[in-house]
Amino acid sequence: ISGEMNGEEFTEQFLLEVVDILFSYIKKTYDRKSKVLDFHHQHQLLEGLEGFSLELSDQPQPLEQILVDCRDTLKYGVKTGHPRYFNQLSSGLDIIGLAGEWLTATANTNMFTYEIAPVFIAMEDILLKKMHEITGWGETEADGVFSPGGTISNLYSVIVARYKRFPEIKTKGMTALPDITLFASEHSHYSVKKAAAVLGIGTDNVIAVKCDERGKMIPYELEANILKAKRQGRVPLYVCATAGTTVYGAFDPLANIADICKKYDLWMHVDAAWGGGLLMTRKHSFKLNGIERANSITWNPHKLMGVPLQCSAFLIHEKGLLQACNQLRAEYLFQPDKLYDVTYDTGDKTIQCGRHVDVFKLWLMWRAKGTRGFEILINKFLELAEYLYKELKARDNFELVFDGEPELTNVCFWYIPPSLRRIPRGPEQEKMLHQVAPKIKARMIEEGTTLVSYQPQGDKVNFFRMIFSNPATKKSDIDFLLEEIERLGMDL
Ligand code: ABU
Repeated sequence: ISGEMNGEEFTEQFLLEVVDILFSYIKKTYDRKSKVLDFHHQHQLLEGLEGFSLELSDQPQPLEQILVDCRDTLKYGVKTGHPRYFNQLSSGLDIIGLAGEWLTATANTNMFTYEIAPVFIAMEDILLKKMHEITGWGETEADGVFSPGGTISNLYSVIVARYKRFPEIKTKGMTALPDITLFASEHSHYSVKKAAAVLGIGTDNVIAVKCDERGKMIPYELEANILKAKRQGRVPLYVCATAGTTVYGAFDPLANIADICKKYDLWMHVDAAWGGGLLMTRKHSFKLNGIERANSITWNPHKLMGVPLQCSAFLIHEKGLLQACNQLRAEYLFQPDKLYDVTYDTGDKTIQCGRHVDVFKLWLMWRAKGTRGFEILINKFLELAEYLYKELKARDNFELVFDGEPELTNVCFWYIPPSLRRIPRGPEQEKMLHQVAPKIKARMIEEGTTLVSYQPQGDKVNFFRMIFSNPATKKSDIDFLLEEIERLGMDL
């Protein structure tokens, strides 16, 4: 950056150079010849790599150095938009969404009051109404808020369920309540337990309901557990049904669960953080039949809909409950005698004060793609999952964790190296198989060619979990992944 420039030119030049850095990173992200990551351990990063120092100094650094810092930060990070990045449920780099995020950062405002975010508040309202309509609720009667991720949206669901039954919780606290019990499947996301811990309910009071071999909650087991809790003098309060489990991608039988919740007067929450995107497709939305009977829903557009992180909606059917439950009427912020309709001051519905604008990028993507654009995208992810499923069935070196066409984009499988194929199935082979996925993953991270996650689940030893939520991924990338796993694991 030249020393001859005035302040405005200087600023413009700096920002253009930042955009240049970002643009060149975006190009590399989509380039299959580039690596997904260039991994270094924390101590290496802290020691400084090729002059990339993380140290903070008393004296200012020149802008040239700041530009180098920007470039290096991206260089040693992970390209989550790379066509071969499959590690998390949120992946891909949507250009319109990215533009939305840039604009949001430029606006740099806060969602708590209408006076400082009028357009974004209006967009949030429109998005919530659209999502209510898609889930099957009447748009006028519903409510909600965008929150910092699915865990917080699920936390909201427990907060409102508890307040609805026991409004005294707000002023008197847990000592005023009987022993309440929550229910979620053994494949549900850990955030339900987290909510129980945070809210003073206790993780022991979250009952893990048994699932079938596909990872779906068994309704009979749910009912049996509710009855057992009642016999123990406990108060069953809430059921979290999952629409798209994190590992298997399973859909709990929502309609059956809704019947049980109605019978025992329990709050029904649907954690559709991952699977909610299927509501956008006419071909696959039936998998969430019954969601319209839920009291509340978590739906993360930053997963299957490809919105840049983060973007999570908490939807609640009963209007006004969120406000009643959380409002504290801070006078410095939520003055009742403002110029405008203060019901648009959304800040007192939430458990936070400051709230990031997560809605604009989703609104902009919806404008750019239309509902039909999301549908095409998500249908394509399902086709990729089906392709992988068929490939795995056709290849001798791989074994599916459970058989059956994928219902979501999750496909779970083991790679069986030649040495293990000679050992008969049993505890000895299982013990060895448990170590295969972590070893392959370690090599994968070191080589940086692709990234996929693994985990054990119940009595199943470590296996790979593939998911599709990246618009850049093609069938050839799936072939690449399978060949890469074989290449990295054949000597194990
Ligand atoms: N619920 C957070 C997502 C976890 C994952 O990406 O695997």
